Parts: sequence; C-alpha cells; structure tokens
Amino acid sequence: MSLLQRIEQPSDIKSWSVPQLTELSQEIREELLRTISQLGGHLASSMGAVELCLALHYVFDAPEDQLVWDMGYQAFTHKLITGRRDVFHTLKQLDGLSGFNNKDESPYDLFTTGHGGTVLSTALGLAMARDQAKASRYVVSIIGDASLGEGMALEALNHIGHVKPNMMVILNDNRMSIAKPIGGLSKYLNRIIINPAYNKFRMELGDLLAKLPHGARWVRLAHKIEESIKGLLTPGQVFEELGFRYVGPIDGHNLKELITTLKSVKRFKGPILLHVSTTKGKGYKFAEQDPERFHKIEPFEPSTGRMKVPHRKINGSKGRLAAPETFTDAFSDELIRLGETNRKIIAITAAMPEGTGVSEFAKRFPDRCLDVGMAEQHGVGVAAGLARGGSRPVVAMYSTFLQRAFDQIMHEVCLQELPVILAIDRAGLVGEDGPTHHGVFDVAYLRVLPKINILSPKDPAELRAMLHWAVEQSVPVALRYSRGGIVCGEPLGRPAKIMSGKSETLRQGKDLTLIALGSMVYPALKAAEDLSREGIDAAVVNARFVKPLDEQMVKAAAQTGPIVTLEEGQLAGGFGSAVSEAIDALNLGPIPQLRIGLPDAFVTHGKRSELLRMCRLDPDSLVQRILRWHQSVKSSTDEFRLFTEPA
Ligand SMILES: Cc1ncc(C[n+]2csc(CCOP(=O)(O)OP(=O)(O)O)c2C)c(N)n1
Repeated sequence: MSLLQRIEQPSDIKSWSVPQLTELSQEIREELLRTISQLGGHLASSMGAVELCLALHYVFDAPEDQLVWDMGYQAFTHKLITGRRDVFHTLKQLDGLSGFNNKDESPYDLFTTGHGGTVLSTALGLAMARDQAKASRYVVSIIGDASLGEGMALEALNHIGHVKPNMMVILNDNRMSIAKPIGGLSKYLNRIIINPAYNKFRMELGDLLAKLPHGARWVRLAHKIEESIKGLLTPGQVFEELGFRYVGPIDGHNLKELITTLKSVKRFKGPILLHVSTTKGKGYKFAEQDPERFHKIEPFEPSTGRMKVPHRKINGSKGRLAAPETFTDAFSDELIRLGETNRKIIAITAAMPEGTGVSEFAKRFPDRCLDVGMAEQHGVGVAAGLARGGSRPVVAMYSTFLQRAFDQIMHEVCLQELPVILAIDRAGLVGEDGPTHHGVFDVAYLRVLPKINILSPKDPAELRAMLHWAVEQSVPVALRYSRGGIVCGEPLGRPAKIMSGKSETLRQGKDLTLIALGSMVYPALKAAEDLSREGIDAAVVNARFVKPLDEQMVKAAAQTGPIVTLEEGQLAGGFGSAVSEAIDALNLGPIPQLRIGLPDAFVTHGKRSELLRMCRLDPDSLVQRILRWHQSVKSSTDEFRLFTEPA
C-alpha cells in the first residue's frame, strides 16, 4: 500500500519521519500529474506547494486549527490528505470534486473560493472570532505572491497590522502569477529571496539564545537590539512596518526546514508573515520550464508535456488548425487590427493576458498594453484616467473578476461618462471552474448603471463588428461574450451593421417571438426550427443590445403575441427583466412573457454543455419548455399564468 493510500486524515502523517514525508511528496506529485494530465486543470501551482501543504498539516491540527487557502487550486495536496483522495479523479467533473476550496466538500475547507486575494481578510475575521470566543486555535492563511497585490489583500495587511491578532500569513512565493508577475511588490519580494542571509542568521540566533539558561530573557534582549537596528537589516521591513513579524525566506521544498520553522514561529505572538520560496511546477520538468502554460492546462501527454488536442493559434498561424473561432480569438485578432490604425487604443489586463486574448496585442504594441496585476479595481480606475486623458482604453477581464470593480465602473467610468470599453470575457457559464467563476451576474449589475451601453454578440464575427462600433462611441461600452464559440449550428457569416440600440431579426414568425441575448441566439434559432415542426411559427430576434434596449423591437414582438426571452445569465435583474420593464414602461401589457435564464442559485461545476443541459438551456430543453408554456398560455384564462412556466 502506498503512503498516500494510508492517509485517512491529516493527523495520520504526524508520526511520520521526514524521509517518509519526502516519499509521500513524490507520490502526491505522481497523483497530481496522473489526474490532471487526464482531466486538464490547474497543475503547476499545486506541484509547487506539496511540501508546504504537508508541513502545515504536520505542524498544525486541522480542522481545529484553521488553515485557509486563497482560492484553493494550489492546495490539491490538502484535498488529497483530507479525505478526498479516492474521489480525486472526479476533479472538476459534474458531481465530482471542485477545483477550488469548497465549504460543502469538506470540514477542512472553511470557504468556497476562487477569487484571489480574499484570504487575509477572512482569516483576520476568523482570528478575531476566535479571540472573542476565547478559544486558542491557530489561524493560518496561505496566499500567493501575485494575489498579495490584490487590493483586498493589501487592505487586509493594513488592518491586520492594526488589530495585531495571533495569526500567521504564509506567503507562498513562486515568483509567478499565471504569467510573470508585475509591480513593485513583486520586485521587493524578489530582492528578499535573493538576499536571505540575514533572516537565516536571525532565526538561528533566536533558536540558539532560547536554548541558553534564562533563554527567554536573551531572546527579548536580542529582539530589543534588533528593533533598534531594524531599518538597517531587516529584509521584510515593509511587513514589519505594517505590524507583522516577518520570517523568511525559507525553502518551501525542504520539509525539515519548513517543519522546524513552522514549529518555531508557531510560538510567536501577534501577526507573523512567513515567506516561503517555492518553485511553480516543482518536480515536473515541463511545468518548471513553462509554468505559465501549466498553470491551467488542457489534458496533456505526461511524457512529452504536449496537449492532447493542440490549441488553435490566432495570429501568424491562421488556418493551421481548423478549430472553430472562439470569442476570445475574435477579440484578440480584431483588437490588433483596430490597434494598427488607432494608436489611441490601450489594452488593459489584470494578470490574465493569455486568457483574455490581449497577449498578442501586447507583443505587437508593448507600449500600449498594461498588465496591472491582479487588481481589477485599479485596472478600471487606470482606464478612466486614460480615457479622460484622450486614450481609448479597452479593459479585458473575465466577467466574474470584473465584479470586483463594480464601484469603479460606476464611479470612475459611468458617472464621468468616459469612453472606456469593457471587454467582458467568460460571460455566462464557464464550466469546470464552477460557481466562483461563472460570469452570470454582469447583465444584472451593469444594467442598473446609467450611461453605459451593454452589448452581447451572437457569434465571434459579430463581436468583431461590435468592437469596431464600440471604439467609435464616446460613452462607456460593455461587450460581454461567452467562453468558447457558438454552442450549436453553423455561423451565419458576416453580421449586419451594428446600429446603436438596434436588434436584428433573424427569423420572422407569427405565433410568438424568441428574443435571445448573445450565446442564446443560435440555440433560439435551433429551437425555432424544431418548434415549426410542432406547428409553432416563432420569430427569432438577436437582441444585440441589453442597453439601450430596442424598444421598437419589443413593441413589434408584443404585437405578434407571446414573448420568450433567452439569456445565459441570472434571471433576477437580467435581460428578460429589461424586456419586462420595457413592456411595462411602454404600456404594452399584459403580454405573456416567459423568461428563460439561470435560476436564483449558484450553478455547480461541470462541462459547460452539461451545465447548460442541467439548467435546461440546451436547444432540446428549450423546445420542450416553450411548447409546454405556449400550450398553457393558449388554454389559460388566469392572467398570472401567462408569465410562469408550468411545473
Ligand atoms: C480576483 C481574481 N483575479 C484574477 C484571478 C485569476 N487568477 C487565478 S490564479 C492567478 C495568479 C495567482 O498567482 P499567485 O497568487 O502568485 O499564485 P500561484 O498560482 O503562483 O501559486 C490569477 C491571476 C482570480 N482567480 N481572482
């Protein structure tokens, strides 16, 4: 039986020797590689944090002691030794383990998380609650070097230094974000790693003094001397000035050093920042060589590191691989095209140049692409300044992370009426990353803001046209588009011209109108075809604009009869609500309206196609739902029933 097989709970490793733990690390790395090469997912960060996870569980007593990980995709070792080993092969699959921390999955996970930089605040809360309850458990939070630059993390550092509770912040510093990290903080951490001698001396001296007779007194004296010369010597001085006791950097792959240090700093009072140096991708040469590619990867061949299904490249290698164009591809390509003639265009990414498709733009126009780090709020703020100064900023972010910048969109952009373009990728269900990452709230949270235009393209070609349109506007514009490409049917080809606040009618029909937004347009067309076989003649409208909404179109649809709105987003406050409000404001009602979208619940993880089916947004389910509702509308005399789907 392997060592890993022998672990039912983390306390099982407490009696093991360092060589045994080293052997266990090897087994864990093999398991990570085996599973993630098959399923795809986050690899490099967890490979780099194996020893750190083991040492933490070895020294602390979870779940009584609270170990809280930022996000959690780097803590797969923690999953493996906290009772989830036998289901690890279900990682990120429907009904399987989540790819992040998940409070419903294990008592060892205190929060469900996927957004970076949140852990220091929640850990501070845990420490304060513990003190209020006069309990004595340890609170240990683990955060990456890039996530430490998130606004929320910096706010927490500031506050922790003020409150000064007993808590430990482990800085897992692998000198990588997804891509290369940016900023002064990252440079500062790098300098510390390069010059670790002083801290090592300091730890060793502390241990030595403690062993002398009256050791505690010597340690106190040394601490006083140290305080007086701190500015001259301490590499982690910034943290010390903020109120932390800084320890490190230590080697995050040396189990002996990790365990000894954790045991020793565990005794310290007040907030501790332990700086641990790790290597992203450790133990798998391809990931060590290219940690960005292996941060999150599609299924790959472990012996070669090559992806099983190669990615389509956009620029420079067009046509080589015939995968259908994704929205991100189209955005990336068109942004470059626009950038060639419009030198005012500046692309902004918050630590996600590859994912959002701006990396090609950055290569082409390095001085016109800003990576602001994991700092969405700041990114939108910078965009506002750029726009006020005469540039044309295009902020490319995932819908879910843009949520962090809601107030900046309201206050810095919309209130100022600035021509900032928000290129919102991964709007809709994202699939395997699950509820922390689904981009299903943006229509609802953006729609309430005055001055903004919100558009959603039906396909990548339309996104190109919308981007051209957006660049010509002098007001804020949000373009929201989903992961991947169209979900069914064949692309309709070159889109008709984009006109402000105008939809496009794709199919005429006399019985009812399907008004679809973005990713739901092709499924609506497919549903209309199937409905016609059932004797229902449905019109299909591609809404294009959520705001300003095409009121003429809503009027025309209301004259036809019942209306079905379709969106891949939260129903509450969403696109269907906008249409209902228009029907009301234009005094067109009562018009039977079925709103199809996502329910008032967090949708789990799984393949996007599986989730769409589960939420009954796939073409077959749409047909069944519309048919049943239409029949109930026709036979009903109860006005209320005109708006509800039969159970
Ligand atoms: C608020 C937010 N913005 C962006 C992301 C996307 N993202 C996930 S991991 C990551 C890099 C994190 O780097 P670091 O904290 O250093 O951890 P590492 O993976 O290197 O261990 C980014 C940008 C996110 N999860 N949350």
